[in-house]
Amino acid sequence: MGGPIPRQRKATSEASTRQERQRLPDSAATRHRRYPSGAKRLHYICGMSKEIKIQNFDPNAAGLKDSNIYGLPFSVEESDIVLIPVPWEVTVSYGSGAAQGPEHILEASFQVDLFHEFFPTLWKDGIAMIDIPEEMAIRSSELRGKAQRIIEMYEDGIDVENDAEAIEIHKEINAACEKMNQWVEEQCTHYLNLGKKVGLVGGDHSTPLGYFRAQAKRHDQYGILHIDAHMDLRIAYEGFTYSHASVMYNALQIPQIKGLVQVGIRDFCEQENDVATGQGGRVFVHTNASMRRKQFEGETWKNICAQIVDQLPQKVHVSFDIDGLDPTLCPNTGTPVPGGLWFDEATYLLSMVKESGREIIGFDLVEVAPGEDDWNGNVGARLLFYMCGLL
Ligand SMILES: [Mn+2]
Repeated sequence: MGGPIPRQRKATSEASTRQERQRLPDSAATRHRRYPSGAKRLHYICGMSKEIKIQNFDPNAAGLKDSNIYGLPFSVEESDIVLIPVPWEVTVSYGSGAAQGPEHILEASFQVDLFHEFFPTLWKDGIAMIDIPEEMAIRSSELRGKAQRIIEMYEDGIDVENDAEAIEIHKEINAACEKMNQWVEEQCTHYLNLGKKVGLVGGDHSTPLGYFRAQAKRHDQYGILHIDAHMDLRIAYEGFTYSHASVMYNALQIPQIKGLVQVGIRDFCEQENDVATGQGGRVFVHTNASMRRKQFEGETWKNICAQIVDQLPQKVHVSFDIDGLDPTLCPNTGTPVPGGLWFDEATYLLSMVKESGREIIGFDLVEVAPGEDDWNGNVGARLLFYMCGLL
């Protein structure tokens, strides 16, 4: 079979810093889709078995044209880990952009080195993202305009609940969101049934509800580790049943979800606090302020993580809203709040869940939105890789 197939040199070696890379004339998208002389080789590699692909793949270089996320050469069928992109952000209430999260993370993923110190052989398992459903992105954008109209009506003090136009828009949006939920549930169920490990990439935080439902069909009971600046426990925020701000309220309607453990919370309303405390010990909230206070007074992050992990049942789905991190790590996310976890605090916590012997049955990563450069996607792609490593 000959030696390893040379892959295109990384953009990082052409320009060593992010700022320098930005000055390159071609965008991240064209950069990773360009390749030097590999057309025949690519054709060749596409016809190979997974084993042969692993043997011929050079993980030290960047990805070839048409390779999948992280520049990996595996098809969805060959990959153990399948990522479901959900380009949806109809009900976002503040900044937009999360619908482009999957594309942005995909583009930035080519910058991630495959040799992770904790997961050195992860790439060989295969990670692939299915095609981004373009019609969904178009529909999201259409409906977002209508949702914006509703939000403005609220701001203008209009009696939205009795306004004929608003009632129609609410109906249309709630139905479209339910359709999106069904699509997510079907996709997740399909790949789980094939024995794949599944990660969902949003989109805003409304997107994983269908995945929670798919998990409930497979597991009698499980818990959600929810990392977020927000509780997302609002009851139908702004009249939208499936608002991004309501996703955990909707999750609590799923009886198989035995525990919801929220971490990094620092922006919530009284109604959400009431929902959390009214669940009879089913919801645990670790506000950012309370965790930091413990740390300031000498408690270690290790101890705090142990307390968080103890509250989780054996099977855990991780729902990670990027705004749970410090906003310097996600400056363009829709609803940033000062404070939050550092990258290594978050990944350490996730590792502690795994090392406790609990099973991570899936995850979603949501609310990553692009800015002028690839920084948001860069952080998102690295966090995504880490979570793939824990599956
Ligand atoms: Mn959220």
